[in-house]
Amino acid sequence: MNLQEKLQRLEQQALAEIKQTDNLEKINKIRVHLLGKKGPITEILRGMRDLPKEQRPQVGSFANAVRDELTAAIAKQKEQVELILNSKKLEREAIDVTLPGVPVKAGTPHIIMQVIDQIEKLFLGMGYQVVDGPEVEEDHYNFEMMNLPKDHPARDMQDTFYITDQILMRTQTSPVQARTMEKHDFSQGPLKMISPGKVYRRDTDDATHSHQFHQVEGLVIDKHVTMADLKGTLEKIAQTVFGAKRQIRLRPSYFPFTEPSVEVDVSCFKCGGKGCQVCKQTGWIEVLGAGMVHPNVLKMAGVDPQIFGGFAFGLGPDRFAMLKYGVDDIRDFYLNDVRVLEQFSQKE
Ligand code: FA5
Repeated sequence: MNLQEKLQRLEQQALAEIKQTDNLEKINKIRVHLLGKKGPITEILRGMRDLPKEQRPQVGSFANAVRDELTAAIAKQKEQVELILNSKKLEREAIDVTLPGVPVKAGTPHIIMQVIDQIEKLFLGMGYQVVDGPEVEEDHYNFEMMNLPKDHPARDMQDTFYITDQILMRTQTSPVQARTMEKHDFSQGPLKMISPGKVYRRDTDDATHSHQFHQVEGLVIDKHVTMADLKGTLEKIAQTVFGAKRQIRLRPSYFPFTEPSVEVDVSCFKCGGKGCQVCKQTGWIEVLGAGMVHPNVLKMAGVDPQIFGGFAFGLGPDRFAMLKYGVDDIRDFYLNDVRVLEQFSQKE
């Protein structure tokens, strides 16, 4: 077989092979093999050395034509395979725009945040400022500035997580009162603030106690603030959170930072005051502590008790939420079981 015949046979075999190949990787392999330096065309052309001189140009140009034809055939096949693969891919990835969408689950505020938001909204509407305070607090602000010197027996009312002798996890939001009073410029007007946030106590967790819970502090300091102002404000809170028909009653109590101090009950929202299981047949439910700010607290914050006075209150939104929604275990708020939380996702 002479060189031209060898080239012709190679051409036919290669063309048939190229046409059958439907895989880009294989096509590339064929190209590298056929047209490469170590490929069969190069090999055949090496035999040209043995040909008489006058035949060489003819065989040479035939070889070039074969190479060109194979190159073109490979390119064409590659293009066709790419087209087929592309259209298959498009078919696979087709989007049916008429299909219904997959609903996206949006988060909602936690039930306790809902209660806090409701209280914040009420007080912002009455011209109060909302103030933040540190959760890691100084003993000085948490206790001493609240009229609870070291070794005061009332410190036992709030069992404390101490970090050092002087630093603790705040047991109440009351220290924010002292911090804000200290900074307030009374020549510019009265101080009206609330301060919601987390507090910590070494209480043993049970159905109504958590070692970490929330409080909302309230404080008003001005020239002629009376207990009637306090009562009106507390009534507003009770009616906003528990319903427009709620009434409140004040019972004498003790807090070192208020004098007089009161415990506040709200008329039972379940039975309307007749007596039921929720209010333990009394018609009333205890919801918060409050009182008129103690002169010592004012003095320590640099406010003259001869001129200024006011009221303060501290409520527990966790307990509010339990009462409002009939949740009988405070731990349900903190275990973050979605099935529990979802029940309150739509409520205000
Ligand atoms: C105080 O902490 C006072 N600072 C409140 C106060 C402020 C009174 C200003 C007067 C003037 P008390 O320890 O009672 O008070 O706590 C207030 C509220 O926090 C309680 O009514 C209750 O709702 C909530 N609370 C107390 N301990 C826990 C607990 N372990 N788990 C959940 N809620 C609690």
